[in-house]
Amino acid sequence: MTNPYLDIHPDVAQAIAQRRPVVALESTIISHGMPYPQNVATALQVEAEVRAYGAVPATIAIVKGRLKAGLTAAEIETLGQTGRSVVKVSRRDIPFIVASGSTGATTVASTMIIAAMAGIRVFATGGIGGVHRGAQQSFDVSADLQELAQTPVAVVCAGAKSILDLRLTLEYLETHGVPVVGYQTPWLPAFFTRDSEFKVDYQLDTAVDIARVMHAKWAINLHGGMVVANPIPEAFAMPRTAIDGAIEQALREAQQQGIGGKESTPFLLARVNELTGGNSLSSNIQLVLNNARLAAAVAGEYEALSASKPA
Ligand code: PSU
Ligand code: MN
Repeated sequence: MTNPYLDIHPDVAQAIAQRRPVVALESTIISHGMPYPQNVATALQVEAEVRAYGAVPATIAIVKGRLKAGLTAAEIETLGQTGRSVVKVSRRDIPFIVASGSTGATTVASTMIIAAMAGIRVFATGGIGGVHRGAQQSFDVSADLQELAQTPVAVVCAGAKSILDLRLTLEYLETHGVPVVGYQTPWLPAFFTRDSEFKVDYQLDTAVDIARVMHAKWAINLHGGMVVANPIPEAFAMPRTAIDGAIEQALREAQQQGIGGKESTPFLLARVNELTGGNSLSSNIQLVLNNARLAAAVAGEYEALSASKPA
């Protein structure tokens, strides 16, 4: 029984029917996370990387009011070209964009919702949203965290950018029962850097170990997802000092300009990109590719496990 608002791309539908691995990919990273035209090139390259590692990619967005699990190259091009003027769609926004027949880019939260609806359990992205610095005053906590608490999708990411308060983000996830796994690391990666001062809850060293935990979690009927934090490859990691200055400045500007609500994260991402120049962009691209590879491997192991031990 599929949802009347959902369109599953034929390649994705076939893979799901044949129980082959599928990896969901988000679209806000295309429209709001990177500049054009690198965003489009990256989105297509990430899809190719997922295929090269044995899974089928399903880039997710809302196109003309339809929830899409799997986009065409032309749809990806349009989202990338329109950039930050595409509506950024989180859980709250979905019914409005659907009802008005509009197009929107999905965040981690709304990508998880559509992925789960399509039967996809693994999702690769760059960084998740989290608890913002100063959240004690602003109450700015990404809806991504609540989604992780309730929707059964494993999100492979490079941790979270330190535009966020990583300590509070971990506390929030703990409260809501969302496990944070470090792939081959005991440390929470901080996007551009391989580690932070915070530990993950569990270190797992192979894709099959990660798939086993996913299978156990969902077979036991524990709802919600998990975070699989995969450090940026050493060769592309950036010195912490190069990033920290840009982040401090972006945060100051956001405060001076009174930026809040859904504008906050895109503003900070764009300013950090501008202030750090092309360096951070190539690191950003490489970490997403790295996450796509791990996600494809995890999806493959998860399907193999599900075939032998149906949940
Ligand atoms: N962090 C990044 N790149 C991104 C995002 C976050 O390094 O592109 C995007 C993701 O789509 C994420 C969203 O789900 O920002 C979070 O927005 P908010 O904080 O408004 O929930
Ligand atoms: Mn927010």
